[in-house]
Amino acid sequence: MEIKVMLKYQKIGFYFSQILLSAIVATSVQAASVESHSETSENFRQIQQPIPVKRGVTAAGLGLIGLEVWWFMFSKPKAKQATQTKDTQELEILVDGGYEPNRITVNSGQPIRLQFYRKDPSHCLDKVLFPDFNISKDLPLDKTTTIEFTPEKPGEYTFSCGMNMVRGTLEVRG
Ligand SMILES: [Cu+2]
Repeated sequence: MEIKVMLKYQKIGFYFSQILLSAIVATSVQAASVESHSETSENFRQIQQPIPVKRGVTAAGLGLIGLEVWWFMFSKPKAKQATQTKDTQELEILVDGGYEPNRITVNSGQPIRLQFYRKDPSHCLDKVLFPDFNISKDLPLDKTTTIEFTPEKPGEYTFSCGMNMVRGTLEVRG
């Protein structure tokens, strides 16, 4: 599953590269045409794009470069496999604007211990629900709350805040 997630990110990265490439091509083609026009004849000046448009295209290109750099440097997939200890699978989850990691991988038939540390004061995140396991737990602020259960059936299960707005996925492997 982690490979699948990585592939997804790679795919998004690829799309970004495509957009970036077309932006660069558009910018350079425009720059080239502007140059040749001004060199050849004054008559061609009329069809030149106004300067704000050129600047806009350049800015958009630079913005996309920045976005791509950001994407590869700072945006890591938030999937994580629980750490296997002697008889449980443990994982710490930071609750801060969302769940991190927001995708947890565990093995079926083994007890899991999830440690939710809530750093976010927002009321929205003061509860966490695992509806498929009939679990609803309050998450006091600045504290670690432990949730333990044993997922028996492989599959993908959603966990969420009390309003089902902020979500994460528990992947149970067979
Ligand atoms: Cu909420």
